[in-house]
Amino acid sequence: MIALIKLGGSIVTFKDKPLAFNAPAVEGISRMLKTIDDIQMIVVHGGGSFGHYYSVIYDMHSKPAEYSKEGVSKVRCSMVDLNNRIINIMFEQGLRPYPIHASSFIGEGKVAIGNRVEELYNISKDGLIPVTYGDVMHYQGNLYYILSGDEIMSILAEHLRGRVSIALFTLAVDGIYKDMQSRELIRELRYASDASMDDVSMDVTGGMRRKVREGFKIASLGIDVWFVNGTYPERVADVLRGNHTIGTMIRGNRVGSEMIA
Ligand code: IP8
Repeated sequence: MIALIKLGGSIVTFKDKPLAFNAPAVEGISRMLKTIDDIQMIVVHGGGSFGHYYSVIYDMHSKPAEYSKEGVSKVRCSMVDLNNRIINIMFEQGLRPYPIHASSFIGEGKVAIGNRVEELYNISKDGLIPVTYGDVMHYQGNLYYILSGDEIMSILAEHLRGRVSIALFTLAVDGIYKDMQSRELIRELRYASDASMDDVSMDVTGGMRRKVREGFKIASLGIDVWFVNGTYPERVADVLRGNHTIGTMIRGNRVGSEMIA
């Protein structure tokens, strides 16, 4: 069984400050992952104030289009930079990250390239941690699109269904709130409409709405989904050890009809 872990852009970067890497947060989570490295895992990270920053500047979105080449290059290079910083910290903390770009296992139509995902699964069995990330992707011809790390989580879950123990999304808040003002946390999310989806502005892939949507998609595959605050690494550890913690869960097998558009 394998755990799919998303390190949100709001955790690995300071989202309101361009190109600001949050090294202490990545260090905290990496140190904690080291304590449970008998668990097979794949890590996916978001773009935060790296990829999203340039996507906003160059008006690039998840819809395939002919975007500025300078923009495509900037987004791509900033994600390589962010990924490098993350994997360096993981390595320093004793983990063995194996960085891999989404285009090597996701093909046209956002479909998993089966044997490549199997390869990632096998690599993770060896104690290495495949680390991938949302990025700008080539579509066809001169068309490109932004692929969210949240969608990568769903694509991996779909292909590896039956073998995924948990899908965990780390956020910079405690989970999904009923309403943003009172910050009332939903412990178990049953209906997407119960969630408040107000969001930070610098996000071209749909922010919290996208996460909740992917969460329901993954849960419909029979996989428990958790949203926890990544600034408290012990909560991440709790979830990976199968314990309850502060956060929001969507129970595996919530039916597809509860998905949001
Ligand atoms: O932060 C998108 O990934 P996300 C990455 O997981 C880029 O939505 C390049 C904006």
